[in-house]
Amino acid sequence: MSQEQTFLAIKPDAVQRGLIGPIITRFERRGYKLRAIKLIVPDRSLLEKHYDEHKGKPFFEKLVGFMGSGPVCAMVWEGKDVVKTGRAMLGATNPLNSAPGTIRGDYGIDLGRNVCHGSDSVDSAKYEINLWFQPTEIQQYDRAIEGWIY
Ligand code: RTP
Ligand code: MG
Repeated sequence: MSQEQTFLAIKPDAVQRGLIGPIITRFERRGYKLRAIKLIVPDRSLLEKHYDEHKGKPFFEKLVGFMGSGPVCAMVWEGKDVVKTGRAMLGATNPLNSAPGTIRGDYGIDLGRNVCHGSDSVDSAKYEINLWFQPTEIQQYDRAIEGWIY
């Protein structure tokens, strides 16, 4: 069983719209463990590193401007295959393809204001967790329910 971690960020649009609770609830109910959480307004330097793969693309400036426009709820979630399942729970980037039942499919219409970010691979999860969190901000704890999830 792979107990991996992913980085999720509830984007400024979803924080403003009161969607922190509903999004966290989906991950809690599925059985994932919350290891870290904070509200942060990311500065340009952080966002340039986070979205390094998109530097130079036509939408880069708009993306960085939006992500820095207000508080983001940054989180680390842990559980079996959480990188892949987390992306599935988010839904597709393009709203035309984000299925109802997914976070983006249920809460978003716009390609830019698309509610939530999730790491797209185990390697990018490691990179993003290290970028957004200090090791001391990540909590290690046991849950009594573990045996009822796995
Ligand atoms: P994210 O990184 O934000 O979780 O989104 P993602 O993996 O689903 O999509 P990605 O390809 O990494 O793109 C990052 C964000 O850039 C915006 N975008 N705009 N053609 C466009 O105008 C375009 N393509 C991407 C989206 O807001 C996407 O979330
Ligand atoms: Mg991405």
